[in-house]
This record gives sequence, structure tokens and C-alpha cells, in this order.
Amino acid sequence: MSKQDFRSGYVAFIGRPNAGKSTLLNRLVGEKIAAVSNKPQTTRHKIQGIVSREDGQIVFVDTPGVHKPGHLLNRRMMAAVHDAILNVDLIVLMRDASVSTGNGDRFVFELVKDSGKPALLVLNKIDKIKAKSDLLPLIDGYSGEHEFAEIIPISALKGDAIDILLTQIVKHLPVGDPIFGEDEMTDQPLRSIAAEMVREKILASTGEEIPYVTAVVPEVWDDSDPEITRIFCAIYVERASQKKIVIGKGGSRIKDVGTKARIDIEKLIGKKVFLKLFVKVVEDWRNRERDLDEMGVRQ
Ligand SMILES: Nc1nc2c(ncn2[C@@H]2O[C@H](COP(=O)(O)OP(=O)(O)OP(=O)(O)O)[C@@H](O)[C@H]2O)c(=O)[nH]1
Ligand SMILES: [Mg+2]
Repeated sequence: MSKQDFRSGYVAFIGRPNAGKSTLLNRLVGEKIAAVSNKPQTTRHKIQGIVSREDGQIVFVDTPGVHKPGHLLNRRMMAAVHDAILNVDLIVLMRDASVSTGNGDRFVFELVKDSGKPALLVLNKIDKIKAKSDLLPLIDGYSGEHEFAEIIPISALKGDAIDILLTQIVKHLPVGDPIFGEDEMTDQPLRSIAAEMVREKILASTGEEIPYVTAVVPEVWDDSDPEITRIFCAIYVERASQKKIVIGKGGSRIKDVGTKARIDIEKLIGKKVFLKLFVKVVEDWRNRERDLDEMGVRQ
């Protein structure tokens, strides 16, 4: 590959909550760097994942799912979406193809249209569509919505059509030098990824309001022992009753969350981990500038 043919650029994943944006990011990067869950609003800030290939380098920007903002937290989340749209070379609009189109989707289509940026439409979760012939009318319908550069059905979970997607993405990027080093994977500090792994396990094991009122802040990261990394994370909730739920009967839930998160973090850093979790009640943290800053939910 000659230097003149090498392409590089930023690509944002934009879509409704639960479309599978973070699942795709993890799949493309080949490491778990973003939390994934079946609860909406899992991703709260921009996460970059870097893919280096022979023909190009792509910096993927995972963003929070597009939703109506209620708290300051949600307003910051939506600001991250707008910021990503403004600053990328290409948009990947992602839809869960197994559910029907609603008003929320139309809002996302408009966002992408208004940006004037080139966009690919990714129809995700095709593993859930039994009759593949159902895909054609879907693709037809969407091509009437907007002039997408491509419409690509994939399964982020199973890894179907991921290579096709990557090749198409590179094709639509500008010619240019790599932006990051070849072996760089993400802009996220390890401690933020670790905190996200803890939050992911809490999301997986709770329902109702707990996923929305929970945040995880890494407070201590001690690498002084070459054998083991000691990590202390605070789990924020808003009320004492929620603290009880997160801790679980006799501490069973927080113990289970800790064990599962520790396994993910050990895989990530390639070292033994001691993980200590504790719960803090901070009323209305979702509307408090300082708490959000500390949690890394950036302006
Ligand atoms: N069957 C199936 N499930 C998928 C696929 N991709 C993602 N999922 C599931 O969909 C759910 C949502 O995935 P996420 O990757 O967290 O979705 P997201 O778009 O990042 O969601 P937000 O961060 O809330 O905006 C999870 O339960 C995933 O396992 C897919 O290709 N097939
Ligand atoms: Mg996500």
C-alpha cells in the first residue's frame, strides 16, 4: 500500500440507546473498553477506539444513545453526541434492525441530515431477524430517508459483516497519515475503563431506577506492588434505599459485582487485581456540576 493511498479519520457511532454502538466498538477494537448492557443510556461520555489497518487508521467515537435529556447528566450526554457529530469525518448511524422505527429514530435521522456529513447506515442485530428477505424492504425504506453513502446490515454481537463494514468505512475517509500510534487502542485511561466495568456489572444485575442513579468513580489506583494492582471504586447512588439494593442481602450483590468486574479488569491490564467497592449516597448527583466533573461525564 503506497503512502498516497493511506486513509485516516474520525468516525462517530450515532444512534438510539441500545442500538449496539458500544458492542460494535468493543468488537472492532478487539478489547472490551466500553460498558455494554441491555439498559438504555449505558454510555455516558465519548469513548474513542482506534483501529489500525494496512490501508488506513480509523478513530471510532462511541457516543451516548440519543434521548430526551432530563437531568444535567443527560444534557451533558447529548452535548457529547453533538460534539462528536461536529468533529468527525464520517457518521455511522446505527439502528437496531429488529425493532420498528419510532419518533426517536426520526429525530436521529434529522440530526444526521442536518450535520451535512457523509453517513453510513448500519442495521444491527440481524442475527435476530429470522427471514433475511425481510431486510431488503428495510434497506429500501431507509434509502428513501436520506442519501446514505452505504447501508450495511451487521451483527455486532456475532461479528457478522464486520469486515465489509470496516472496508466501506475506510473507503469513505480522507487520504491522510495515521493520527495515533499503531498499537494505541483507546483514549480512555485504564482507571476509567475499570470503573465502567464495575458499572456494567451493576447494570446487568439491577433493574428499575438503579442503572440510572448509579455512577462509579475510581478513587484509588495503587500499582506499587508488582504482583497486584489495588483499586478502590466508589459507587454513587442517590438514596439510602438504593444503597441497600446495590449492596444486596448480606452484601451478596456487591460481592458478585466485584468478582465479575475484577475478572474483566485483570484481563484488561494483564495483572492480578484487588478490587474494593463501597457505596456512597450523594443526593441528586445527576444535577451537580462538581460530581459530574469528578465522574468524567465531561461538559
Ligand atoms: N442479538 C443482538 N444483540 C446485540 C447486538 N449488538 C448489541 N446487542 C445487545 O444490545 C444491547 C445494547 O448494546 P449496547 O452496545 O450497550 O448498546 P448502545 O447502543 O451502546 O447503548 P447506549 O450506550 O445505551 O446508547 C446489549 O444487550 C447487547 O448485548 C447484535 O448484533 N445482536
Ligand atoms: Mg453504549
